[in-house]
Amino acid sequence: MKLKSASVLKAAIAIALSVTAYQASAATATYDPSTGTLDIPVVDVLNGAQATTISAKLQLQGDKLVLASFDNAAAVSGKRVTFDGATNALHFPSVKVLGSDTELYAKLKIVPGSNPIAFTVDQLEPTVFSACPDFSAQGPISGTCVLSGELNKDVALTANTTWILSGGVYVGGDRANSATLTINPGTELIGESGLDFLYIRRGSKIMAEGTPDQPIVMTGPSELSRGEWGGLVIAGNAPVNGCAEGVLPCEVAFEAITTETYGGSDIADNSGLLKYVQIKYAGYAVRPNEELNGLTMLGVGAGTVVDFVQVHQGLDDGIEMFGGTVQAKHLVLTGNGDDSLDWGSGWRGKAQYVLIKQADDDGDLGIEADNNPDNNDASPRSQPLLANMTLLGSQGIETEGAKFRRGTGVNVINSVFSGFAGYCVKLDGAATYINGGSSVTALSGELTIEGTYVNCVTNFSDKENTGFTTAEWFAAQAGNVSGDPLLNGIFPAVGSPLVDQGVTITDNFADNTNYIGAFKDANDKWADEWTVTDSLK
Ligand SMILES: [Ca+2]
Ligand SMILES: [Ca+2]
Ligand SMILES: [Ca+2]
Ligand SMILES: [Ca+2]
Repeated sequence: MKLKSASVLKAAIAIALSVTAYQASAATATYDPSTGTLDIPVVDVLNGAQATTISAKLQLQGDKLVLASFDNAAAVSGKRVTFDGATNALHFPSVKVLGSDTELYAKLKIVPGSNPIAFTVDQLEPTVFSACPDFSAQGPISGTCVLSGELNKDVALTANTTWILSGGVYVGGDRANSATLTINPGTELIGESGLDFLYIRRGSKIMAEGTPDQPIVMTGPSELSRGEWGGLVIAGNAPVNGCAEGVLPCEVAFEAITTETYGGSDIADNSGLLKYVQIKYAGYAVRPNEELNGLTMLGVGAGTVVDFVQVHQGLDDGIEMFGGTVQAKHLVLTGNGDDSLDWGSGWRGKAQYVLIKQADDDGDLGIEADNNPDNNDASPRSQPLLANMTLLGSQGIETEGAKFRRGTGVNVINSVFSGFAGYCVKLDGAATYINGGSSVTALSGELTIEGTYVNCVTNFSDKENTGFTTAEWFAAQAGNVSGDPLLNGIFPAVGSPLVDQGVTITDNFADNTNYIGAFKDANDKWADEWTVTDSLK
């Protein structure tokens, strides 16, 4: 339910007051209806990967809650109120209403330009389950609701309910009957088989906005093995390749679900937001070599926000990009069964702060990268910018770091490849080398690696090389080193050459870091708390 005014807010509280018979949990804020004061002992104010902690009081004035006072406060662990500066949203895991047993989840949004800062109420929901909303069906046990078919109106999935995906759950029609699916912090979605998946169609949006203490979780029923459910698929209107020459805009059928189409001409297309999201135990082979991945992004555009997303123990790839321009930060890809990051069909997006960690029991490449298998020179050509990656291989199985093939371009900056049983980096296929340049003294700029450490059993490999070898290409560019990066787990150890190193990054999306790898040092905690327990060890 979306609430816009104080009268509606009060009505909602009155309705919520009637909800009884539940176990009250510790409130994170208290609302006094007699004074209109909302008292918040702890607010984490997020600024990218950084957080500061304050206490605050909000005062109801008309239809808004106005910031009346705030002060510094000590950081706490556990459930807490979070303000996300990137989305201007203030999330309350629970607000206790004085004089009652009521606790409510609340989401407030800043009034743009307000001074003093004022908020409107975006959501107010009981923290306990009462009944399944009309867009869902009652699940097998109380507190569970089943989603199926196509959602054609804006709905919110709340944390008071466990949401069960039954079959393909589609948000919107294809560029028709479009809808926005909002998913609240701490909400859990469960698929029960490989054909249970969530699919956001072109023109629709997913707004999955978790918080560090309350990530959104998409998982399987037993959380024991890869492939317990399908995964998350997002389709957008950004450019892709794979059409016949001259067909613009290019639109392509998804290999795994061939009735679905993706791609278009909108570089800045916006499919919504994924923030503090875990996708685990997903993946399904619909046919051999045509799979649902943990997160599949089909022609997703640069207007989409992807930040703090983990794909853990997927059956196929962690994230697979089919073209598009989507840009992401803070990705954690752990224990995936095929490639951790896979792209093709002309992906021209970006990613920074990427941790890839392979398991000992399964896995293929850290990165498997194509332009297009049928036409290695298809346009637009894949050429993502990848900065501050840490790729950790396994000695348990024959895994490799990155294979750049089938004409792909790439710009790798300030990254580290370590511990792969096979090679760290391979260039593969004549079209890939030719796109990269005629020789290492005449590189095109479309296939580059800089400020990067490699430390594998075999650092480099080649296939059908022309003009240069991967080793020559690596050695010819700035700041690259073959040697021990001195890692301690995922972090640089004391004395590591990764700290205070790297080349300058000049980009409007990627930060200019002065270090190599996903983490600045052992105190860089961006992957703490919201990720799957023990998955980084
Ligand atoms: Ca795949
Ligand atoms: Ca793959
Ligand atoms: Ca593979
Ligand atoms: Ca692939």
